[in-house]
Amino acid sequence: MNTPHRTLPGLPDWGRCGVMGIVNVTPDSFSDGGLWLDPEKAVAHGIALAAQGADIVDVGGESTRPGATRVTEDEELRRVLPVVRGLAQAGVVVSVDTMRAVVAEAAVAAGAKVINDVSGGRADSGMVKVAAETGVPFVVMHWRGQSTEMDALARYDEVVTEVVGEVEAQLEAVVAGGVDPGQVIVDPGLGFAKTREDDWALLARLDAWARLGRPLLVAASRKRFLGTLLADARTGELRPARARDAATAAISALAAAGGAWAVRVHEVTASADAVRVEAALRAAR
Ligand code: PMM
Repeated sequence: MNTPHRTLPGLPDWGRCGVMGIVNVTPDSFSDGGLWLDPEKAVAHGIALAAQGADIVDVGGESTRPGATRVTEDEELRRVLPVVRGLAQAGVVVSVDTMRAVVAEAAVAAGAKVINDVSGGRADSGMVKVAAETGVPFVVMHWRGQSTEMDALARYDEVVTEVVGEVEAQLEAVVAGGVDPGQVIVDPGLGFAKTREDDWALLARLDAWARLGRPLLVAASRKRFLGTLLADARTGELRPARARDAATAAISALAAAGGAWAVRVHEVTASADAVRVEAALRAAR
């Protein structure tokens, strides 16, 4: 089992795997697109997720689902900032899910405590500087390219070794750019330039991340590989995204047992329970 570093600047140690709830302020995210475009609704949803047990609420204004095209910086700022501000004012720990330095910087100024960049600083050359200057925890996810091209980039000989190795190289790059290694969270990037088999292989080997010595974030929630696993036995139709939450909670328990620092989920209640079950089992050993 991993023995992850659990202390990150500005965040408490929850003494168990944490839960990051998701608020996508987008019209086109794969499972909740369009639901939280209105800032008031988005803030209310984030507050509800915190009440259900989310330790952090992750606010994003740009869909990264396979094939998604990018939104403009202005539009992303317009979507994200009022929600970050509203949640921070309500006392919720907020992370901002963005690949843009300007958005990350403005979100931190508005109260965000974590920068969650699915490109790990690769999509925007200004991001590493913002992470270094703000000093907030910074998610470095495994990423090979933008959503329009990522499915074609899912080519590996040894997926676990290559993904961990590529994140390690990016970790070194962001540290060279001034980021404190103690603020970095790593993430395998399930579904990003990954086949379903790659996603399972990565989940099966969470122990492979221990050598990086950094907290591990696992974001499996409602992803395509679960839709395939749970496909209708008769018709072969994929299980719809919003009917993948029980499987997501099962992964939350298993990821917690595998040493994950936190899980990122759309539906919080079941995963909040799952990580508490895992912590109770660990404490009873
Ligand atoms: N996946 C999505 C968005 N943001 N952030 C991190 N750190 N890791 C992920 O795997 C990740 C992410 C895509 O899922 P969504 O559209 O449902 O938010």
